[in-house]
Amino acid sequence: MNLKYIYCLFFMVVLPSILPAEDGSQLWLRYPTNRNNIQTEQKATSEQSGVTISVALKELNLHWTGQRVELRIDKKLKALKDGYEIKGNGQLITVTSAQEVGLLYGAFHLLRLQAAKANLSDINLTEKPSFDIRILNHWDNLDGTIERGYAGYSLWKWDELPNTVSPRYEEYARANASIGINATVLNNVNASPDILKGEYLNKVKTLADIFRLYGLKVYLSVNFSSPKILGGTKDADPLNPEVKQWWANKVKEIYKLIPDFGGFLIKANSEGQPGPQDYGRTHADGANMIADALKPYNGIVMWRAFVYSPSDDDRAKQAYLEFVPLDGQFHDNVIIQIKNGPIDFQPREPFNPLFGALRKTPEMIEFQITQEYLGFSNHLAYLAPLFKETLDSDTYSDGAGSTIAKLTDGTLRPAKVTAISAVANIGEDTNWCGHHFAQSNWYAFGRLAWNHQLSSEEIADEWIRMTFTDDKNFVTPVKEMMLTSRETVVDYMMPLGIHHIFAEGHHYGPQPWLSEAGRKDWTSVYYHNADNTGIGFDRTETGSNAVSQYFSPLNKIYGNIETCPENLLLWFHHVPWNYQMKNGKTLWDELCYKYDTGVKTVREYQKIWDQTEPYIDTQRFREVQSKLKIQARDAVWWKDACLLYFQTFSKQPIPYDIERPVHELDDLKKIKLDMKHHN
Ligand code: BDP
Repeated sequence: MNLKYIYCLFFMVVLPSILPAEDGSQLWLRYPTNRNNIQTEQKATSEQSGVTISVALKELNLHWTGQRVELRIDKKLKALKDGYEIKGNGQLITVTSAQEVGLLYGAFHLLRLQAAKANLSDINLTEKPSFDIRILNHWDNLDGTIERGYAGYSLWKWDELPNTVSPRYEEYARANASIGINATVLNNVNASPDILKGEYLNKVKTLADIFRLYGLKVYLSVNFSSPKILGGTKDADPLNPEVKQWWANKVKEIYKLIPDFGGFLIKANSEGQPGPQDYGRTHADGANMIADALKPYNGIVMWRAFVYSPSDDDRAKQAYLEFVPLDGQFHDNVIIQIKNGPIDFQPREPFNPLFGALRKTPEMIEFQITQEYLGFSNHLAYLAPLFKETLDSDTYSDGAGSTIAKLTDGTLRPAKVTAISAVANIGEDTNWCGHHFAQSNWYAFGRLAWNHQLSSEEIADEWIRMTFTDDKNFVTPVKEMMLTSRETVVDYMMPLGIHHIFAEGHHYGPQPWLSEAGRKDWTSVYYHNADNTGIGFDRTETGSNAVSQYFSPLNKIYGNIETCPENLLLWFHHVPWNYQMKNGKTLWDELCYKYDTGVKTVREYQKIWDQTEPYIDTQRFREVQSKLKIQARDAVWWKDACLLYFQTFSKQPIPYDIERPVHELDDLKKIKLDMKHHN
């Protein structure tokens, strides 16, 4: 054997097999591993025992390199819920919690600090989660596809369950536990009734049994017509005793299999889904009937407020109009789950005016981690700033300082349970989320659900160091890129409050010219209203008056073109092309510069990324590099499509210091047709 051959063997075969693959499969959990096969000294111990304590001990014994750790259950810390205390005296660190899972969270906290190279000599901290239920919503279908999923097929292999158990189920639970996520809805809100068949419930049980080790509770989305479809009841009328009985029996069957089952998520009378209104009943009648079935087992109903009936009223107003009159009618194990904005997970929306408007009904937020409207898993968009923007929004419902965070975390409206949710971006792709940076959004949601006071920057910092490297030559520029990335998407897609001008159906590229669809409020022209006089949706008193749904002084602030924040200007106002913006530019020019800034910033991201090559592994470097190329091309596509189209109304030149369009508008219109064809 010659030397060359041996080298080759070492670098191509031996080395890759001893080094963990850098394919993103490890997420942010790239801890060092204690390789001593014979552990002379246990790194972590506990006098108590339990399955989740064992998991916590295993994590520490495998990955913790610091001083000895003792895990303790102490019921006196009950007020911390599943939070914990960590104290150190130089020799010993104790993690104490009233709940087993709190010890697991504490263990992951230590590992996070280890990754950040924190000084732990006299560590002393107390953590209490911001929300009780921190839940992912999977929009996974039983046939393995995922609605709005961009990371491959579903992780849940329904055909193989319950006999074959993928190792990824446990990895998934572990990843969630590492960031404090303690609940998951397994299936799409557009729910197949089949999920409630005995056959599927057995499969769900298998997942629940694995997830339980990591403190992750299972919930299901259910179809309101289930009793009729599965049980043969005459209808699904919530006041029909036969229907009530069917739900009671079904719930009993579920709890027999899964004693700690969480409850149901329900999309009813929304986008064609069945619901109580089919029988002349209200959302409260529907939610209460199902909540009553869950009540004996402490289960809850998360009832979605994402409704817009086929009326002529501004779509942005409809959830409020539907739900405010029902305030006070919901039973106490119902929470109303409200999307962050009043339309639909746009790159930027004002907050949903329903927050704070329900005074006697618990409310929870629904974010979307999967990037349905932010470039799928092709665009780098770090969403913590979007999540924070909503959580920190002041609704003024109970005077100044009534932020959405405080309205939903129990501070302003004491609630039996508090919750926060987000639509997951997880699929069976090796790197889980399709884009390495999309992992940061799963991470950020978990961290904010645990502690909504964390800043976007702190979270990005943690995530980068754990996921890539703590070399500051990497961390500093990459963090800057992440922190600006959501705003950059807004700039090249829909700046200044423009919204929902996406291509029909798939929502990937631009289609501002879309003027015909199944409903008026599925077209783009409905939202941007561009004409020869200007652009934007008049939601002031002279228009749809959606501003009236906001508490004072926001209704005035948003309603007045002079005081409306410019990043929401075209959301609330129809504005003349030559309107003078705060920086002195006309609206048309400002729009052009915004799109251009978006494109230029993505170009900058490419430069930043290319310079990171020496600091990380080749595989992830190249994969992100190639995604950024797509993003750069798409940004130009968005800019050209929107500016060339809006220019047909503004009839003004694109300022001459801006890069010229490289597409013909007519060609861009054809791209959309091709994509639609493939969709
Ligand atoms: C929209 C999605 C659609 C979902 C719906 C929902 O386009 O696929 O079913 O929201 O949240 O954003 O119910």
